[in-house]
Amino acid sequence: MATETVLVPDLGGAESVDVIEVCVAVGDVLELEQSIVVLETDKASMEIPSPYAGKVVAMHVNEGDSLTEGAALLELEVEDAQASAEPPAETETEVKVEAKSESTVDGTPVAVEANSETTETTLTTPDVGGDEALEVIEICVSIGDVLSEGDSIVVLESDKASMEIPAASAGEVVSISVVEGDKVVTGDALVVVKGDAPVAASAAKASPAPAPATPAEIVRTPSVPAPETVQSSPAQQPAASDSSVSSAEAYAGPAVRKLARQLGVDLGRVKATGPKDRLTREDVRTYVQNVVAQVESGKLQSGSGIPTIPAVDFAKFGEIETVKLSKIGKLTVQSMSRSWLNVPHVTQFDEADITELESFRKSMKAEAEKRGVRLTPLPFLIKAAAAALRQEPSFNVSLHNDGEHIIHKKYVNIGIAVDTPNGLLVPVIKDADKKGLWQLAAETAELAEKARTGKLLPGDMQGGCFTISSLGAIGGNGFTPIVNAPEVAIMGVSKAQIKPIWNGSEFLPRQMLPLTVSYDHRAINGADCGRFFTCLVALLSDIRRFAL
Ligand code: CAO
Repeated sequence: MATETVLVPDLGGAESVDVIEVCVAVGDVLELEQSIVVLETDKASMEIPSPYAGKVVAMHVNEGDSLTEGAALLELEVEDAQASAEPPAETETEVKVEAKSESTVDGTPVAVEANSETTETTLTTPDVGGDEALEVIEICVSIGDVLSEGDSIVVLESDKASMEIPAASAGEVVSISVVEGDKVVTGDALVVVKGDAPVAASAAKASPAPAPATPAEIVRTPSVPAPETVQSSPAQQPAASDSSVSSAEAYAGPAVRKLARQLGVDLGRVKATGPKDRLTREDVRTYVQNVVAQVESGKLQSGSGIPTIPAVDFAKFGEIETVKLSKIGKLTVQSMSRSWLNVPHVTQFDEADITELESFRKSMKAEAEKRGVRLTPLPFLIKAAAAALRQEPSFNVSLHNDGEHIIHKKYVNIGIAVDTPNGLLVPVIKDADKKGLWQLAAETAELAEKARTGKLLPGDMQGGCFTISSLGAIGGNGFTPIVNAPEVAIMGVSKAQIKPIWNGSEFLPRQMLPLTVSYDHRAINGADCGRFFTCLVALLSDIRRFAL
């Protein structure tokens, strides 16, 4: 092995060049002629190909550096045989040059000289009807791209239409003769491609002039694949960032559409920055980068690809007041959306006969007062839920984020949904299965008070296994609560009522408590819930079971 230094080649008279892109890094294994950096003078940018195959062992340049001819770019570890040989002749001449606008002012594109093995073809502006100069509004290729026939190379725009110009022949792009903003007419060079098979250059130029293009269409030339009309009148198009625009209606050409399809992007959601609100490929990339960044930072939930709810100007219909959401309110928006979008919910309904429970509870009121505790049905519900979780451990789980494991919890912590002036909070009673009714009543009251007065600590709201949401004091026959993920189940408690219940021989007035259990069907199946719920209802219907 030998180490070779790759230098900045002959700059053709330019005093210095700027490094605008570094294409490789230490450790990369390069093929012969692989691009290593892109350099730019005030007239052209050029990719510098590697004169050797080998491994990059040191880099001497960074983006933004200004270099002169002969400056070291990088060190390559190469096979001895390569090092002793002269660098391949064509790599000295095949610096790929991308001309800047000055090069096209006189209509002379900068092109790579043909070598003996390949044919270079200049792809020119086809005759699309009319003498009007067309503006280059997007360049769809880069030097080094390998094009198939028909791939879009540039987007041109007249006053009346935009059109993508397809490659009339396949090959590797060796130079680009235009920059965005240039004006071109029929026959002007656009791109030079190098291919193995000779192809007639400037085929479009030789084709007979078709009828002038109408605003709605671009006329096809016989020898060039038809440029695709993007929009008949961009000025009339709504802005692509308007969420009411569908992907199909968005003002974008086929290359942009193809990229959007590949990346799964709805073009109707992408903000356009191109001329006349036209979407560019860069817009699609920027959109994807923003979405990825937001998902990674947790600002955007993974299910947010669903259509957004259109914004409505409610003031049009009457007086309104817009109030800023509290911090808890904003967090609730996030956590509810996250749970609703990620968790496949199933809700089961049942009723517990709490006649005996209620009579016992009322009999304990005096003692409760002495202890300074309010004994509502809630501590009984916590106790019953904790016991049911112990008996049916399939409910005391969370799904692992890797999607391949389930986590069984050996502790039983119960969250209680508390309605506070600032929104919903869920403090957690730790080790609820090990606590008696008095302690559960006292802790519930203490945590609810802390929640309402904004004194909960983060630790008070962490570690829940199962949540109880009680609207019993308020009313209702039943509701379907949303699972408090990563927990997998939640119980909704509605208002107990006296109902006539058939005991086999007669109807008796019984105090019935409506209960619902919503669960994550990925973690729990219906039979698990049936067993859990039956156990829970049995415990509440006969609280002597608590002692078992
Ligand atoms: N049926 C009939 N009466 C009920 C009942 C039920 N299911 N649950 C409670 N009650 C009664 C209580 O017994 C109490 O009456 P007494 O004083 O005569 O005994 C009265 O209603 C008031 O109870 P409470 O609400 O003060 O206390 P609690 O222990 O039942 O609930 C708490 C505490 C913190 C859960 C509750 O105050 C709360 O914030 N609930 C709202 C929860 C919520 O918003 N859930 C929805 C989440 S999803 O949006």
